[in-house]
Amino acid sequence: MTGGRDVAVTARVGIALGITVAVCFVTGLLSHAIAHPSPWFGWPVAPVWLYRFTQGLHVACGIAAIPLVVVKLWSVWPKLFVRSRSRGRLGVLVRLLERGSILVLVAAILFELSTGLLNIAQWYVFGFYFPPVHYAMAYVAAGAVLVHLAVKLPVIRRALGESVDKDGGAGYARTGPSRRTVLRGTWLAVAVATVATVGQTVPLLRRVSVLAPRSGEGPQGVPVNRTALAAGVVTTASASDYRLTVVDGSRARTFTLDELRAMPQTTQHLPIACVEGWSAGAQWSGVVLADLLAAVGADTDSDVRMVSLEPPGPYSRTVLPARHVRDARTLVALRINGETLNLDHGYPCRLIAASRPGVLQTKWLSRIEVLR
Ligand SMILES: Nc1nc2c(c(=O)[nH]1)N[C@H]1C(S)=C(S)[C@@H](COP(=O)(O)O)O[C@H]1N2
Ligand SMILES: [Mo]
Repeated sequence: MTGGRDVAVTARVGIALGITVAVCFVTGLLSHAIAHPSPWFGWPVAPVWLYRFTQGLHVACGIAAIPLVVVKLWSVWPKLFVRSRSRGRLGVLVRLLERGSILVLVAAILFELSTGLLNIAQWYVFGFYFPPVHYAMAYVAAGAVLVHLAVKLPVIRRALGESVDKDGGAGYARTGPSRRTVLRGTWLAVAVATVATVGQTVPLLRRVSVLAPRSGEGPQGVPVNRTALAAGVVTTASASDYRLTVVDGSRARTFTLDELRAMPQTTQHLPIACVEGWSAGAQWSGVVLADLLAAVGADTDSDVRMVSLEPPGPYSRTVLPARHVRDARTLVALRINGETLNLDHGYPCRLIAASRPGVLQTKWLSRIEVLR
């Protein structure tokens, strides 16, 4: 086989795919580690855009990997069905192992990319809770990539030595597009897929990112994932007898909205950075969490639990590590971009902290508990 459908192309596209998969794996592990705190992992509070960057990269690389997977599969497709020439039991066994590992590799990567894509499109057609399954399968995909790399190393080295401008060499009749054409088309497809979506986190590209699932629409210039209606908090969040309760052991104090507004107000520019890859910066104003804790006599040495008015569910309560509790940028926000928080952004008040996944920026706060 000569032309674009050969190892010289497969190896080059494979390297690009390997890089995107590696970036997805590492950034995905980070995201998982932040959501599941452990004593040996601490996520920094600065720079404030860190999670916006790592998770934006996670989703951007996942999207870039889609055309790469398609081209790589296309380039090896005929070979997958070539009848085995191996003789003897050992030969057959080795061949079975090789084919089996490719099957696992392709299945795991396609699974990760498709579930990730469906998740950012918020089209939950899969019948399982996304995070743990996507997380577990990442290890299968990463392991399969390593095995595949190890097995194919000699072929890859040889293929990379071949020029992409010489298709097969003298005496070969070229079939299909040239190597150069296929590669150029591939890089172009990656660029188009990236530019068409990355505006959901890169403000400069908002206008050209026509396929971005989220890019700045939503009340007060910030997208909303779960509305107050969907969370079932419309009545409780707009009730006139709303109170925020702050608890530290046996000490507790409740605050009315007016009391919160009467406390010193601080403004911070911080992003909401969703695990789905979209992010948006906003100007948040409200009470510094540490000040609120000080008002009940609590220090900032412990983790703090944020409890929402939302009925119990995966997003209704989160734990804020002490590092973030201490950070003077961590706010119980009452306002966004100069206006009272929209009900969908967490009115009467919500948590906003630096460099933190959106899913942990609890909206519609009802209770703050110091954990000891
Ligand atoms: N109580 C509660 N807080 C929540 C959520 C939720 O469903 N319930 N969604 C989270 C998610 S996934 C994100 S990305 C941010 C989005 O905040 P925004 O709607 O103000 O943009 O809120 C977070 N806070
Ligand atoms: Mo989110």
